[in-house]
Amino acid sequence: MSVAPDRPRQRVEELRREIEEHDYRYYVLDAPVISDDQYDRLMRELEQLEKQHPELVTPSSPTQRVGGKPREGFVTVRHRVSMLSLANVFAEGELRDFDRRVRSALPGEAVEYVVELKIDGLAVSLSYEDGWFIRGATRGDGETGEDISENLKTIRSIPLRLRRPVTEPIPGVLEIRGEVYMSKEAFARLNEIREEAGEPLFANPRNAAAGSLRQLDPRVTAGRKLDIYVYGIGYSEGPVPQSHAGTLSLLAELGFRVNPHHQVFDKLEDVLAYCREWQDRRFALSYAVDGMVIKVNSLAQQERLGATMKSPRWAAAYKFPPEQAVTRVEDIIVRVGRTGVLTPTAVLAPVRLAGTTVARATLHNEDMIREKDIRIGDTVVAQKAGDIIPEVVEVLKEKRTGREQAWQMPDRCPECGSAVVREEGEAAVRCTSLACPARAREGLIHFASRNAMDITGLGPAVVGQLLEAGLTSDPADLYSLHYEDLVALSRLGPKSARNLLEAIADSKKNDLARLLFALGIRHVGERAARVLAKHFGSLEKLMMVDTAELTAVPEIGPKIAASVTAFFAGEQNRRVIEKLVQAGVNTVSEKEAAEAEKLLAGKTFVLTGALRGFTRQQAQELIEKLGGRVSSSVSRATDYVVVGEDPGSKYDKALALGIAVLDEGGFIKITGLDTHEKYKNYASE
Ligand code: 0OX
Repeated sequence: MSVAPDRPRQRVEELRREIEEHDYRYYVLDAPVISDDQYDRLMRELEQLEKQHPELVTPSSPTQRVGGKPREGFVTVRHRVSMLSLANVFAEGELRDFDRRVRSALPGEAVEYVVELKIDGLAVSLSYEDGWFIRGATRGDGETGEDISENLKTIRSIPLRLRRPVTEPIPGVLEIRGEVYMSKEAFARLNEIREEAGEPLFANPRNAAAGSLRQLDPRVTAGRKLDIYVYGIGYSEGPVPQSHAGTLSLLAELGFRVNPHHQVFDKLEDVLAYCREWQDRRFALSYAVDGMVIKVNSLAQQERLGATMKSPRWAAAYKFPPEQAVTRVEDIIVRVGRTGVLTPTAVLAPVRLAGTTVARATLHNEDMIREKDIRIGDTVVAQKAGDIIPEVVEVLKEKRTGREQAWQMPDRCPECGSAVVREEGEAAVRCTSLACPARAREGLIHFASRNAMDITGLGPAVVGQLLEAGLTSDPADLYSLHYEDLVALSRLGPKSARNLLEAIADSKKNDLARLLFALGIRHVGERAARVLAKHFGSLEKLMMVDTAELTAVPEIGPKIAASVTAFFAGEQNRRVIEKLVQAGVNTVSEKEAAEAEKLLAGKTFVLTGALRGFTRQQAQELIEKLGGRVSSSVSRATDYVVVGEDPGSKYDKALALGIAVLDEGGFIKITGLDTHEKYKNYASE
């Protein structure tokens, strides 16, 4: 049975506009106005409608941000205007030379410069037609790049439809230029996960961003927390502003994320002062900045200055000196992480680096130490990878005295003395003991951390004391702690002890997704934990499924599946879970259940004709259980008319008013019953 054509189309458009507006407020302005739950509800309604009306799905719908299947390779695309690179200058003197060249090419004219941050990421081009995102590409060789549209669509701050500025119409074809980057925090987290998994690390956030954009599977990119700052118009069929500062304002009006730190100057001295100011200020930013970009503000002047083969004459990149320092390796120690990975760490003579004093540098793994031939006592160059994680760049071998000592990975765990193993194909060496105290400590710290069970007040110091006092050996022990136990610890006063107990008790109510992440199952990050919680609904169910059932879940690959089943097969793990259940820790995905109930929240239904699978009473109860309402007459306020056999005049009225009509199959779909096993055959009849 067909559905009145205009209502769903209208609602789909309305929902898309609303979702786009909330994406803009959340991802671009960083100022959301609705809760995540309210947002999810809009998204689910849109998904549902698109499922019922596949002809309404468009590539620019907010539901299509992560949809694509893995590809074989990337297609090459030609940029309408070549993407030039910036000429680098490394010292103030060279910037003065740049200014002199500009002014002598524009004799007698006043010159203004826009100075902006140089984001350390990857240049991309975004193409729009009539305001719709149609393609995105890497810079490539400047003339042609690779089509990475599907990956770029996963970045929520990239508008799939442009906002219309009040003043000007959106020109037919528009090519926008910007820099895709990964925040320092996301980079550090990604490398942490890779290190634990024994996978190769990214050297800096730029490489991490590049690696993420080059993924053939957009779902991997979607998990990588990329973002973008947009800084220019490469090509436009319509009028463009007369200044670069005007372009930045227009880009912001069109809905793009534009970096707020830019300023217009007319004197070179002020340009230099602004660059100097950011040389140190940049360390306080959440993303890596490797210099400043100085651009002539007037587009007419830019045009007259033109470009060389490689770069425009109207712009320069003032690169900050790399933050490196020479220091000495005083010792090499080994840290044991949550999953038992042994990480060698250099103890350095303290040195100032990128805004902080550094006394430790990660050496990653034994291969890295061998490759760089790092020895205890060596004089080394240290730097922060992406301004954040200190690492040893190279050994100054000419400074060796002969007293340096070579280092070897211990063959026993430094924390518990158990044997260590290095699995084939992995760079990581692991402690083999599940009972290793370091693993217990790191595991507890992780269990309590903000994105896991979020137990405020339970940081590394208190965890250390709890373990030392023999009060906890696994996370479940936290739930049997008493006030007397806690006040006896030297770090806790009566008030902190009470607060901590309250925080522990509160954490019992957490959703299953948090618990799953907190358990520290290898390869199960926050995203996988949410997917598993949503799909299986309870820990009990998840513990019963096999790897085949797990890999059938979207986004769950064989590595995660194998790790999950191995985790739940472990006797010790099962014991801890049993204790958690006994303590009253929530093991179901309440939030999902509650949300599912509200599937039809606010929707008004009218029933007409006889349904085959439900009595009138049953259908009404089902609608009400899902948050909807049943009315006896059709009006403009009706959302759906459900039509069975021999419908009455209500059906005609629905058609006349253009209200969505559902047959029995459509009704089963909208109530979500089609995903229930016992209705599956019925629904596909
Ligand atoms: C950046 C950045 C890069 C101007 C001519 C070629 C590049 N990494 O933040 N490039 C440009 O500008 C164009 N601006 C930037 N801010």
